[in-house]
Amino acid sequence: MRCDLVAVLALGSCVTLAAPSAWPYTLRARNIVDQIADSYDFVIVGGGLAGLVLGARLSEDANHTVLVLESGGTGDDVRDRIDTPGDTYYNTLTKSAIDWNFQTAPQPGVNNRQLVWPRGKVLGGSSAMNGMYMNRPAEIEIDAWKGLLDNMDNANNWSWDALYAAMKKSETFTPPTDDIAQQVAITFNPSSHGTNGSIHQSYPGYTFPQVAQWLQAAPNAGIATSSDTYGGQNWGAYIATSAIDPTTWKRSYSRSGYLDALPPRSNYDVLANAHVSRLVFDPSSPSGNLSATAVEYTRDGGGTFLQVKVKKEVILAGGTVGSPTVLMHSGVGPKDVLDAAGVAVLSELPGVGQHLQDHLSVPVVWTTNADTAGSVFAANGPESTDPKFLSYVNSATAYVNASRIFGDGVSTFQTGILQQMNNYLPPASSDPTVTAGYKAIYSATANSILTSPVGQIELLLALNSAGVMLITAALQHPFSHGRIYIASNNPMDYPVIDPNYLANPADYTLLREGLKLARQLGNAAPLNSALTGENNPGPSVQTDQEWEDWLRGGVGTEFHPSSTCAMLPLSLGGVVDANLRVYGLANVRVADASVPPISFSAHLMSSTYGIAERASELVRAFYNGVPATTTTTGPGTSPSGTGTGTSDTSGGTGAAESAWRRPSRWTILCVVGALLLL
Ligand SMILES: Cc1cc2nc3c(=O)[nH]c(=O)nc-3n(C[C@H](O)[C@H](O)[C@H](O)COP(=O)(O)OP(=O)(O)OC[C@H]3O[C@@H](n4cnc5c(N)ncnc54)[C@H](O)[C@@H]3O)c2cc1C
Ligand SMILES: *[C@@H]1O[C@H](CO)[C@@H](O)[C@H](O)[C@H]1NC(C)=O
Ligand SMILES: *[C@@H]1O[C@H](CO)[C@@H](O)[C@H](O)[C@H]1NC(C)=O
Ligand SMILES: *[C@@H]1O[C@H](CO)[C@@H](O)[C@H](O)[C@H]1NC(C)=O
Ligand SMILES: *[C@@H]1O[C@H](CO)[C@@H](O)[C@H](O)[C@H]1NC(C)=O
Ligand SMILES: CC(=O)N[C@H]1CO[C@H](CO)[C@@H](O)[C@@H]1O
Repeated sequence: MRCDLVAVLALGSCVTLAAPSAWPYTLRARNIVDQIADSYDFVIVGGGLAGLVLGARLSEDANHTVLVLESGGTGDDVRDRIDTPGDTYYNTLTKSAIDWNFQTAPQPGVNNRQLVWPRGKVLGGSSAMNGMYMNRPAEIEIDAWKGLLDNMDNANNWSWDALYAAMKKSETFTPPTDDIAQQVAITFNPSSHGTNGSIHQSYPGYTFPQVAQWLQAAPNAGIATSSDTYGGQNWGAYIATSAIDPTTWKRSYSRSGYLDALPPRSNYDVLANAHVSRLVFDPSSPSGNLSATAVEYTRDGGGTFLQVKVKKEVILAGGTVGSPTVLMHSGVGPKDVLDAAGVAVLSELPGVGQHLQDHLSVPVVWTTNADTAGSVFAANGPESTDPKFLSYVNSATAYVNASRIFGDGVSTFQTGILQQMNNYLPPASSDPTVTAGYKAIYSATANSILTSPVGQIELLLALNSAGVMLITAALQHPFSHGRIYIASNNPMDYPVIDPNYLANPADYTLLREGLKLARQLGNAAPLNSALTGENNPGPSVQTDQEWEDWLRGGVGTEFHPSSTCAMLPLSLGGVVDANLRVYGLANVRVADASVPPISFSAHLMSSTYGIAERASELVRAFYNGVPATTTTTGPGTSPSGTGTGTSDTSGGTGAAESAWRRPSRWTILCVVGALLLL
């Protein structure tokens, strides 16, 4: 009987699937495929945060075919851990199979340690495994970026207004629940947030008294609170939004928002487990304007290399590590690097992989008797399986400016930084354009950001470990810049990551003073009420020298590397122009966290969603000859893709939607199954 029921249901679904107008859609749920066509208009390299935004947006034009190639898997096998916000602490996916598990070259500035550098290797990229903080850069920082573009064509496309609109476009904001609002005086300005975007920004459904105390203690440590940090004035102490869907308490990330939420599109394929090894150029295209005709990739770790043809463009979205690495393996990059690695130079571009900037951080740790998320979870009571409790992620934040840090000493500090610029040129920046770019970024940071209200140090409250409370201090605008480069011609080898951490003593000074401030904030009332002592670095660390010695051994990445395919003029070692086009290539763009030429005083998700939305508008406008429509992809709520407000074909002809597709394995199974049953 039960068997019959299953058979009837199975047959029923086969019939549904076989209905001419419906079945291709059902079979193509989420657009994740096993087999791809020979060619596509757009091939997107990397299905991470930015790549899945580009895939969703470009495939809104039904007359364009779009392919995403992602090196990592789908993540379906660990979806529960991706989805559960608290698992970012209790069951972390860093060091798992979905982490690239990079590490840096030995860093002289931090006792020659090789620091771990996690990056997501999965659909969704790092947005599948990150800390979910959602906040924005400052208008002053975007202006500084634009200032470096030196009147390049279309530099205006990267104004604050344009990027702000694009960040909002990616977002659906939901205020805190009444329950949370009662416990923590979270303030916000709804008009600085988006309402129709694919990514949810909200607040966890569970909180702790220390989060409320953060906002009360900050003024007692001389840090003003702010009620609106999302509209361009991103400084002060506040409770940040998190990338969480408040209807399910799950992580909202680029896969849930921009892929799962989509209806099936016959013009859009996403292929996981497809590592891109290089771009293939038309040998007859003119040097100085090489045309990519195919993308080479491997699905078996480098055993076999396959190619997919490109009809219009390649868009690199491999992130700060992946995008410059693919360019260099393709023969596009600094000549000295490619020569040493044994890769033929097809298009010399000195800036590829250069201008690397990252946030460096380290926490001050106190013991506490108060409950923390870590202690509640460790107690293994009913909360430890409650979705609301498991939605708690850290989000109490403060961005502190240089005048709070140095008082009257700011201008002396600034003068010193500008005077010592030539002493700290990044390693191997022998190319004069790269050096000029370094100086331009450095000067812009020192002249227009350092003395502004923008935060130089970020302070974060962490409650995710049992028995302790942490306040992390993180350097936001490093004056030490590094680089990423390849060391072999094997595209499966990892590149060398050399962030050049703390080479410039200005960075030590900033971080050291930030740590003193972290200690001061932790000791401020009422946050200090439940603390039972500082255990790291502990009271024995007091003098500047003691702080420096300690932080050298303790600092780690805050996971925000950027700028390795910097948008800058060619004369400043730029990699892409203001249309995101790689110099010297006819049809290759980059759109991810590697593009902004300066480090932001913010976590990088929101700006990267904005860059990818903006990139999609530019590309669609270019090929359609008209500005992009306001079509939005509704927020996704479940893997089955029941997103609201989804609009698939608007503006398109819809013709490709009904195009016949190769029968998939499912179709064959259904047909065989149906025959057996009949
Ligand atoms: C542990 C961690 C915590 C973080 N916490 C936060 C946070 O709380 N808030 C925040 O805003 N930001 C955070 N970040 C940073 C944020 O996640 C990244 O800045 C953001 O995801 C960058 O987006 P992206 O598209 O440039 O790169 P990614 O999201 O990393 O995507 C790049 C994708 O390209 C793929 N790829 C790379 N090379 C190839 C290749 N050769 N072929 C095919 N595919 C390739 C990768 O596998 C990956 O899927 C964190 C990052 C990490 C790692
Ligand atoms: C958001 O969506 C609603 C309803 O779908 C629509 O009325 C509104 O104009 C949209 N707003 C924006 C900014 O796109
Ligand atoms: C720096 O921050 C302090 C404290 O929040 C504030 O009082 C001061 O006005 C800020 N300075 C600048 C230049 O914005
Ligand atoms: C480069 O090539 C593309 C097409 O191959 C062409 O459209 C473009 O005009 C060329 N650019 C230059 C500067 O020659
Ligand atoms: C493709 O579709 C867009 C609308 O989505 C339209 O503006 C454009 O003209 C079309 N392009 C071609 C070549 O048909
Ligand atoms: C898509 C988009 O906004 N493109 C703009 C880029 O900048 C040029 C020049 O300012 C505008 O004409 C485009 O509309």
